[in-house]
Amino acid sequence: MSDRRKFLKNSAIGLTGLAAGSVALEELIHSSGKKNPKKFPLVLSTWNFGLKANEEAWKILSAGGRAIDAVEQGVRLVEADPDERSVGYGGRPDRDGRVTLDACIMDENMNIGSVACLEHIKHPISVARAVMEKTPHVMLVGDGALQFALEKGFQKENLLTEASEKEWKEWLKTAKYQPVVNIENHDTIGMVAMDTSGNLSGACTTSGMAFKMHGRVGDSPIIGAGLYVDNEVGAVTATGHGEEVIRIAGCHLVVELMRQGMSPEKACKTAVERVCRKQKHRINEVQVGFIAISSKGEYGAYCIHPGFNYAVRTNERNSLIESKSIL
Ligand code: SD4
Repeated sequence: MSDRRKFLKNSAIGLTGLAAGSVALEELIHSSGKKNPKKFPLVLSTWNFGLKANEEAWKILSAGGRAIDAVEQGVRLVEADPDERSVGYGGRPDRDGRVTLDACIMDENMNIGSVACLEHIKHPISVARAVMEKTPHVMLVGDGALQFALEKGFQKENLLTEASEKEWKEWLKTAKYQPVVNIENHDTIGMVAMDTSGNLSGACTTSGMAFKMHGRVGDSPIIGAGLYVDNEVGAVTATGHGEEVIRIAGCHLVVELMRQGMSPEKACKTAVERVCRKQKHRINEVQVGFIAISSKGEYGAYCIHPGFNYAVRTNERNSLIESKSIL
């Protein structure tokens, strides 16, 4: 056979193989993430301020809007509230008296954006979204994040309220960094949602652990730790001691456990058990909680210590649920 004929024959085989491959790819795309339409839409948020955040997100979800818009608007409500003392405006400062914010966002197409140690901007979640949509990067930190936010028209503001400043000054008298489970560190808002198209998105925003070292970054802006979304599998977000969530790549782990067939609750529980096993010598000091939605519209949560709750908004109701705990 001439070289040319051999080439043509091989090319034909190659093309057939490619066509078969395309069919397989098509099937893969269309078989992934089978949804249960009865359960849409759905939104879950951490802690009791999740109730009002869910209602804000619901305005978008119930009108047929996208999950990514719903989670952004939902958590913005909490960021703007000075009485919520571990998120956005009014958040507790670091040990130097500076309010530094962490946030990230992820949509159904694996688009991600994140900011860490961002100062002076009330809505870090929207800066994270701008990083996602308007830059070739996925994460900006510190001064660079602030510079980007200002360039995009975000306003520079003082985020340290009188109440938070007073508390910080009180703390300076002993200056002991000793986070207490469910206290001082319990206000991160993480939100995951499914929209009427069955698409998933998530957002997470916080001022982090009160009186942390300046420059400390927790799990909340780290994709895979404080938040993870895979539209074929589920969406997960975390709260609690960020160092421990990062150590086990928490939310990514929960998504992978769901991919293997676990329910959202079982997957959250298994991840929390891993923290407990690795940190058994200091488990009294450590709180971690996960909330999760599967692509089928099931949901669940789990934490280490009792006291963590989360808000669930369905077509029927918006309710606060006490998470099951290991201890
Ligand atoms: C952090 N995970 O910065 C956050 C704090 C938190 O509930 O979630 N508190 O480590």
